[in-house]
Amino acid sequence: MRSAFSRLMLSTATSFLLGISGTAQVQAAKVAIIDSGSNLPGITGIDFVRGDDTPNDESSNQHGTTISRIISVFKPVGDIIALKVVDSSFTFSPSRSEAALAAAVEMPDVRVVDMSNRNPISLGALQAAADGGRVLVINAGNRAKGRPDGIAEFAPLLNGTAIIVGAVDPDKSLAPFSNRAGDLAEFYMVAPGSTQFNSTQGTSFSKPHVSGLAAQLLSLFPNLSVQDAVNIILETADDLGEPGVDAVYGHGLINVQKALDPAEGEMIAPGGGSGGGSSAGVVVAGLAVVGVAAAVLIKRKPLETTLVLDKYERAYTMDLTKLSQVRPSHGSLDSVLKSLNVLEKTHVISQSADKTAFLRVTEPTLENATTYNPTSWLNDDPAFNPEPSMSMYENSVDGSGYSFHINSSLNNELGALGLASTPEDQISFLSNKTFSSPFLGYSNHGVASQMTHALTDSASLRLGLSRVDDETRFGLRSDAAVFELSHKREKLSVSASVGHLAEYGSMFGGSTNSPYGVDDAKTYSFGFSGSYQLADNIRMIGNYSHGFSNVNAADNTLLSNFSNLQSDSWAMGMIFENLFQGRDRIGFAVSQPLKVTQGYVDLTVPHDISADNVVSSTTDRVDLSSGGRELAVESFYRMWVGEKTRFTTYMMHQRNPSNLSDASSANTILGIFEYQF
Ligand SMILES: [Ca+2]
Ligand SMILES: [Ca+2]
Repeated sequence: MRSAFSRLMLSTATSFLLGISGTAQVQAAKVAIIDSGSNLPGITGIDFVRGDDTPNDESSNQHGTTISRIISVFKPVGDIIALKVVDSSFTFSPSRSEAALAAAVEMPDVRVVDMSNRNPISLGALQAAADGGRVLVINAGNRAKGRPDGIAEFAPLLNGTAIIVGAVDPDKSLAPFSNRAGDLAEFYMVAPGSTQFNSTQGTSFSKPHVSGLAAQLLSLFPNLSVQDAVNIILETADDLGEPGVDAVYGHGLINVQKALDPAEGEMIAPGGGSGGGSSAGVVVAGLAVVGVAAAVLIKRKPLETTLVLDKYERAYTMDLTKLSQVRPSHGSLDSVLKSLNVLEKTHVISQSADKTAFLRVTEPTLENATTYNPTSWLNDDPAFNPEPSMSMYENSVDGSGYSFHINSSLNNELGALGLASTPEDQISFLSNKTFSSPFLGYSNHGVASQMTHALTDSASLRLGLSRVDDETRFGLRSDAAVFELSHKREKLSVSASVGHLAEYGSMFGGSTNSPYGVDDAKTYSFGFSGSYQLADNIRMIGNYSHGFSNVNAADNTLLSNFSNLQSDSWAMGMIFENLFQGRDRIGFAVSQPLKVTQGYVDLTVPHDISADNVVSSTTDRVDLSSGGRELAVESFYRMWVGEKTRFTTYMMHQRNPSNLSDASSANTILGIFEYQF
């Protein structure tokens, strides 16, 4: 149901442009180092050799000190715990190492354990730590072997919580001393094996890069499981050596930035009020577009810090207002220029005393076709169609007739404005929607037909049907039907209409898109239009349309509980003809495009996620009729300069465009020369 446009995925690069940041809900995930203690100033820990709490009193401390320094690049010293298990001759003992690991599992803030593969720890003790929710980072070993050794060999049995880390040289080749990935490649990655902190090399100094990153991830995103963190770090590693996971480098080289960035793919925001995981998520994959009726929605403050989850369910905040745009109600300068850039041909099919049938075909010129830029359509009038269109008419002198239209709107056909259906006689207001009902569908991409039956000399009944299918471009689909009764006297033409518009997956022409998606919107409408000949060359015209809509919010969106909506639009104008010269025409109009006059919807914005994945959100009952009221004042003047050249000038002033009270006024001035070949 989403348009191709909205399927744009957020790449890592664009996500930062869109103002995505990690949630501020940082918790301290601590790292325990089971090694030789540490001299790092301020570090705390436990000394299992001497049985005290000073882990800085052995000559072997330098090893653990370097490890803790590397971790301190990622985490403050206060989040590093040194568990000293080797004596001054760097001798391990099973009881000390297992006691240290058990102590790390006892400390609730410790979520990462950094340990040498030489720690003589039993599989059972490691499994207990894994079950206790700890990331276990173990170095590969420094014996230049084909696979990791020591307790690293237990990695496959630790329920996805273990990472084995080998060493690379500064040129990213595997360090000669480092054990390779071998058959444990699924659990293996590499990091620099030398450090600026001392001249020693070893896989011992590779693993704290990974430990520090794991702790940073779990601090920034406390809702991640340790398995999530392990997966993210392994999956975001840069591939080295043979393509893919291989027996030398495993997953490849640690990439800190990539591991912390929102993952590519669809961003998902928890929807609904109760939260709990992303199963009820909103896909926030691309730009969301709302029709003017919902413009007020995207002005809501809470949307500026909308919680989104990436594919790993990591929480970020996103400024959803920047991902949302309003489709304008009136035509833009751009769309007018494009609409002029078409070739239009009229062929008379048959003509007799009482009947005329003709075909009108328009096609974009080549230039139009090649310069049409799908990314700029947001500033366009969506009713303008850059694709070819065709209309066929048969009209009788008694006023009966019918027409069929492909990619051409009924807007120009309905409404008793006393206009003939020829381009020559169409009113030349800047927006072709000024004097038409908004309830015939919000795109002309589709098919339409109308039949007119002359009841008497002065009255006729007209049925119009329209099917919009614009799903591949703007996500719009709708069916509309309208009955119109017209009465024409000498000076007065009036018509009254009733209509029904069913929109599927959109509301008032806002394209279907995730955060504000709707299942369907059904609108019953009535309308009046009329024209009155004040003098031979002066005509007043006006119309009014009123809609009653029933909207069903889609699942997994930020919207719910629509009330019944009412909306309206109106326009009044005057047309002067032959004023200064023969065949000139001048017009003035004041109009109010579609505006919701009554209606509410609940907007639920998720803003927070707890460590156990409970989402909190705020719900706001939004008055869709609030905001501003767009008023457009238009004028045009059209004159012939010689036999074949026509000059038209347009001016339009829009106050509160798209019914947004804080939108600045828009002014459009345009002059056009047309030459008939
Ligand atoms: Ca001590
Ligand atoms: Ca590889």
